[in-house]
Amino acid sequence: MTDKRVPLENYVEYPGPDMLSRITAFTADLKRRRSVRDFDNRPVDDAVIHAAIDAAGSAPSGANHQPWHFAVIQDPVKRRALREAAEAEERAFYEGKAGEEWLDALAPLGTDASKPFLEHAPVIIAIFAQKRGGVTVEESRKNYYINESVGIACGFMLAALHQAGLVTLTHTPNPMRFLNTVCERPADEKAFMLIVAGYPAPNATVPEHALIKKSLDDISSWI
Ligand code: IYR
Repeated sequence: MTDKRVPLENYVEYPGPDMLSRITAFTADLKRRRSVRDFDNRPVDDAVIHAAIDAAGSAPSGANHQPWHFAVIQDPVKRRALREAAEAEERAFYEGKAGEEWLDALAPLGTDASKPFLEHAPVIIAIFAQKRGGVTVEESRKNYYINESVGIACGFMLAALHQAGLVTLTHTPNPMRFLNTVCERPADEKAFMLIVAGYPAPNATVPEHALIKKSLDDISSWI
């Protein structure tokens, strides 16, 4: 590979006042995003899912290796298998594996081992992190900053789905090895996260606990 350079294209600079109003509006919109567990069964257009993957795939990554794979799980048989395997892991988790401190931290969320959305939410995307790859799919080189890269891609995906007017949930059953089988992914890929999306059920609620946000002072320092 050469280090050939090309001009920066498509950059847009906004006048000062627009800059602030744009970021304020974007932030206000992002702050409306909630993790939702009650989904309506209305379907979501595949084109919306494609666009969300497109957004995620545009994330920055270590050496631009794009060490991710997005498996859209639609087959009802696979969805049922996913739910059953995840709920089995979750039962072990909630029945003791998690430990008291973790269960205590989760108590205000009111979560439990039941994960009906894995079967019934209209969109389930399993995100896999690739240990090896490269800037094209033909390559098999070492990947770098895999968790950072895939984490950013998941953030882009959540923001894109929110922009489309869908609610989202990140779900990380632990361990997630069974996802390789369900999604037919090679052993050197590691299931990183499930992103669940769809319309909220008419009676959807969120835990009050989720609305507590640290202040800017709490989360930043200017030195
Ligand atoms: N994976 C479990 C437990 C869980 C863990 C955390 I950390 C959360 O923020 C929420 C849930 C579950 O999905 O129920």
